Amino acid sequence: MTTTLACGRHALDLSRPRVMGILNVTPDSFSDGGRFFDRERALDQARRMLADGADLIDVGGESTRPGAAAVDEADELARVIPVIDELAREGALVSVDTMKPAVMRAAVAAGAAMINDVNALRLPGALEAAASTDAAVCLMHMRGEPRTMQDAPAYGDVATEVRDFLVERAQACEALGIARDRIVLDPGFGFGKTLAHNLALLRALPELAATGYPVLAGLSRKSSLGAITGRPPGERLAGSLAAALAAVARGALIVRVHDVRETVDAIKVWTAIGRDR
Ligand code: 9MG
Repeated sequence: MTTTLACGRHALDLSRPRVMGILNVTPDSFSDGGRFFDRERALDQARRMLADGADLIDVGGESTRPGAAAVDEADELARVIPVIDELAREGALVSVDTMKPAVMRAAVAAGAAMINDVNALRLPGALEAAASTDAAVCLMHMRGEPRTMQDAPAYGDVATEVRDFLVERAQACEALGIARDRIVLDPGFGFGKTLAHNLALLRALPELAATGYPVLAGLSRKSSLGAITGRPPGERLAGSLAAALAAVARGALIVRVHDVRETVDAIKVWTAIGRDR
């Protein structure tokens, strides 16, 4: 199956796995210590990721790490809009990482071509905001909210519950006129999940891919990798590469990562090996 994701003025060919570079424009982002809060430094970091082979850049102004405090709309807009505007002007495919309808609308007006919502467009007005644009939408599963999501999450069958939730959200999007070729699903590794849940979701990724929607996986530097390796966020490159390849091998078509250059190389090698089969 060859899929093209319709993202505003861009069409993202998903006949091979794609890499989304993470750009946190926050003072408290969990794995880079907020180093890219400064606007010019954020833009330089984004340009470096694009030069390293990122296919799209995900710009976020509100940290979603466990326990993170909420950011008000005005602050989030002030952080992300100038960065999105400049990157879009330079021709980049830009995604906005937000839960807020007003930020979605402003980001797309500034040139964002994808809305990445860890809350799967559940805030009042979010579905309508996304539907009023021509951007792609990434619907992520999250149990609870970032502040409390790691407080004893529990599931019956995590893979089935996550898949059913995401398909239901995709259907809600389609009912409001968001075409199927604009929708991406994401199981939300680390968002209200234990290590065992994350591993079960990774193993079951082919079942999510079998829904026919493209799947995005975000495992880069996450605490599950720290739990397995005993390493802090800045030392999780090897674990992140292993996880990205495991996700791609199980059907993920987009991986969301901090370490673009290394991930692009790893996927190139993995793809070259697969071509002989
Ligand atoms: C913003 N953000 C943090 N982790 C993420 C993940 O795993 N997926 C998506 N779509 N967004 C994420």
